[in-house]
Amino acid sequence: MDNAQTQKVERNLIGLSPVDYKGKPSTLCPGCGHNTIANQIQAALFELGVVPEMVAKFSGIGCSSKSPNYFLDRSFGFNGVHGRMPTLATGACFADRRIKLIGISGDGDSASIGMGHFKHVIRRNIPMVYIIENNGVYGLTKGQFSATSDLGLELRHQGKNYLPPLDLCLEALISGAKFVARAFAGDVKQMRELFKAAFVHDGIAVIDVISPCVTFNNQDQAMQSYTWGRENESPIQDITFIPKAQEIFVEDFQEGTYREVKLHDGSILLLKKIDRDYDPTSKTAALDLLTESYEKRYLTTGLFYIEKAEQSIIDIFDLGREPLNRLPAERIRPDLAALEQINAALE
Ligand SMILES: Cc1ncc(C[n+]2csc(CCOP(=O)(O)OP(=O)(O)O)c2C)c(N)n1
Ligand code: SF4
Ligand SMILES: [Mg+2]
Repeated sequence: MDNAQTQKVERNLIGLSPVDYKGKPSTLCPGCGHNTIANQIQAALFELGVVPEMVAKFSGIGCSSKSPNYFLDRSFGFNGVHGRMPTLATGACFADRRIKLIGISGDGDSASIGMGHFKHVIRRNIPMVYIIENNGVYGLTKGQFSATSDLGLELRHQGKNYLPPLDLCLEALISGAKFVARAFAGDVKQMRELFKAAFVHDGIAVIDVISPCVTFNNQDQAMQSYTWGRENESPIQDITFIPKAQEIFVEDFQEGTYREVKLHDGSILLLKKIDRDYDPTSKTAALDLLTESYEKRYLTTGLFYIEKAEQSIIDIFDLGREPLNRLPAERIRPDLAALEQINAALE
């Protein structure tokens, strides 16, 4: 037996291996944070045992928006125009409610040209995971300042940024998102656990991932750089995702230092307190924390807010269990008598 035959391939709950979650080889710069994010999406979905063919990936334009190519080759995907990823995902949600939707965007794609769409997809609570790969620049077009660039940031070819940044977690919260988190591409374990929780959340889950652009915005003093992130990241919790099938067992479990959050499908998020008492089910606490970190310029990461939504768009529009894209023409076209009735009503 050769080496390859003796090596045991890791399998998940549905018998797939990590290779089944891979995408095409990345064409992004080596070291780009977006590559790490793509890898952790693969890892999270492998660990959850998600069927790749039941996932659809959407994106707009940017280096970040290229990254759906680099994970889940077996899933559906649509790369649309700049800032319009939410619209595509909304259409897909109505067409087939069984498919899990992942939207990948950039800070330019979401906070500049797509800001209106970002807000409205949240307001509509489209059930999807919305990941922003936030590097504080327009990477694809050679590093111009974006709406999340740090105030006072100086870049070699751009000069100084005189405008204050937007905080996409704050924007998501005030737009009504019921799952809001921030991760840092240099902290992969936390990111992966957040992805898993976002995936089972019922409704839109927004994760702003600080994802360094090693080519255009990686000076040590830049807030979205690896160095700054590593030195200044301040996670609020140590997060562990426990799938519903798995019994809860935590070593050294100490009453009071953990907070359990039950997710929609029965899974549990175990949040180990790090440096402050924090209640992720309080929107006021989330607004206070994010405002403080914005004003004091520190990088807070973790799950800021989670709440069970009363209704997703599927309930509001009372979408039947049968996906609309599976209905034959004779069931979606009104017959002649119905058409005549409609016309008569309009006379
Ligand atoms: C309508 C339109 N306007 C402008 C552009 C040019 N453009 C392409 S990508 C981009 C910004 C991408 O920045 P971001 O979303 O932050 O992605 P990154 O490359 O940083 O990952 C811009 C302005 C475009 N493609 N389409
Ligand atoms: S230019 Fe920046 S964002 Fe684009 S691939 Fe390179 S490192 Fe990543
Ligand atoms: Mg960017």
